[in-house]
Amino acid sequence: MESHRALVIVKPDVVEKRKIGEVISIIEKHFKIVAMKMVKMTEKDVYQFYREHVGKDFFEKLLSFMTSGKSVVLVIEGDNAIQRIREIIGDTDPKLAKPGTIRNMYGENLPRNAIHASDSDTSAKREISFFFENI
Ligand code: 3AN
Repeated sequence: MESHRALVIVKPDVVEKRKIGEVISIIEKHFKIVAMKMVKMTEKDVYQFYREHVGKDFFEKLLSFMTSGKSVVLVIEGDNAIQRIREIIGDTDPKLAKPGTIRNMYGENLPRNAIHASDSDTSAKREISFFFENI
């Protein structure tokens, strides 16, 4: 297995509920954290970051949620990181996410689903460079 990196966003719902530490401690059990910062995403950021969803029926909700408060963005590293973090976060819809997954435990609904993680090496590269330089 190859070591990979992925971008993770701990979303504004988790920050609002003061559960950042709990969520990051789950992530840190499985991966090395190689970069991390707190950000308030602007509308422009959300349009760029979620560009494949612009125009979809849920985009307006996603836009207002992601700009509603601060997020914590981090870069994780580990063997097979993308496949493993997607398993740990669970289904996009918290109601479908398996027990024990982060979205099952901390997500509420769509779009308030607690966390984002890159879904491919290509998107990981794009997403990491969106938030971080020189890592
Ligand atoms: P994932 O984050 O699991 O890769 P995507 O890329 O399909 O899922 O969706 C991006 C984000 O858009 C989700 N994390 C969620 O917050 C929001 N979202 C996706 N589908 C819906 C929906 N049907 N209604 C509201 N928000 C949604």
